[in-house]
Amino acid sequence: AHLLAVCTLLAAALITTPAHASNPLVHRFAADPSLHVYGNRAYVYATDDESNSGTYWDSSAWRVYSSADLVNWTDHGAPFAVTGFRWATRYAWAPSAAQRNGYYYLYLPTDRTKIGVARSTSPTGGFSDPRGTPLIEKGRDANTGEEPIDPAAFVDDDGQAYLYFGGARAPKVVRLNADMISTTGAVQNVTINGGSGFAEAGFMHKRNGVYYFSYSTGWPGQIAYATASSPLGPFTYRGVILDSVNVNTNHHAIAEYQGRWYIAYHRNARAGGGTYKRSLAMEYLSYNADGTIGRVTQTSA
Ligand code: FUB
Repeated sequence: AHLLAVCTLLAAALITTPAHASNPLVHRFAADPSLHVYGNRAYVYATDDESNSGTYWDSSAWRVYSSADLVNWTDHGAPFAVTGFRWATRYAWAPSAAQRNGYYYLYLPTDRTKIGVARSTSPTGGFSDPRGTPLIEKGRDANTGEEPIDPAAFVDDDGQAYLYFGGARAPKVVRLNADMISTTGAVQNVTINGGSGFAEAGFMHKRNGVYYFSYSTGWPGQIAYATASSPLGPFTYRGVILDSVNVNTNHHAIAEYQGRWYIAYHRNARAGGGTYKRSLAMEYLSYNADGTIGRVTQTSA
């Protein structure tokens, strides 16, 4: 009788529990999510931690997942690998993506010193290098900083596109041309007034005319944010969105999907995981009436 009661309770729980996103998003080690909405699906591009040695961030490829309900994710495999760039040798790090001109673009850092771009007519595959050279390269371009990594592409409402990037505590931004595969003008520093400073993993989104630049503050670091009335800043520090996670890197992306805002990030959430074997997670993001962002609670279900 006792067993029957337990079974009945379990069955009732299963039937009445509403579908909800559960963390980790997928059962493969992946990190550095870049969250995008194309048509009626959400896409997450990520560093494929499954492909690294487990002793360094030496992944060899990126990964893409998509979902219509943010609960059930389709694994589309690797849209691109380091070997797709003939000028790159190693370290597939945090990707970014954009859609324009009938194409999908991936902005992909390699070698800790270069950012390349790959292009396709599909968001999930068929990407190739339209340039044959890095889009950004330390030593070739001026003012890239010590570590031109962690790109974040942003297309403003007026059509002007920007590429934010930078690690080693040096946030940068450069204008992208309409072709999305070349830049124009000088690489500029992103100025943030206040707060404890930028470390890496910058991200840009716009809401109600306000430009939100969010970033990790260190190793470990929180995801903090600053706002401006221009995409080029200067930005004013506003606070913390996401506390440190249980690995020493923090990396995120923000997007609106079907009327709600979300933050995607990574943390250690699977058996065998850790610093180099991270897992993707997602939470709701909330805005206060004055446009400030509420602090996110990390959930496991
Ligand atoms: O995945 C490699 C590096 O770890 C990323 O470029 C950083 O943002 C950190 O998440």
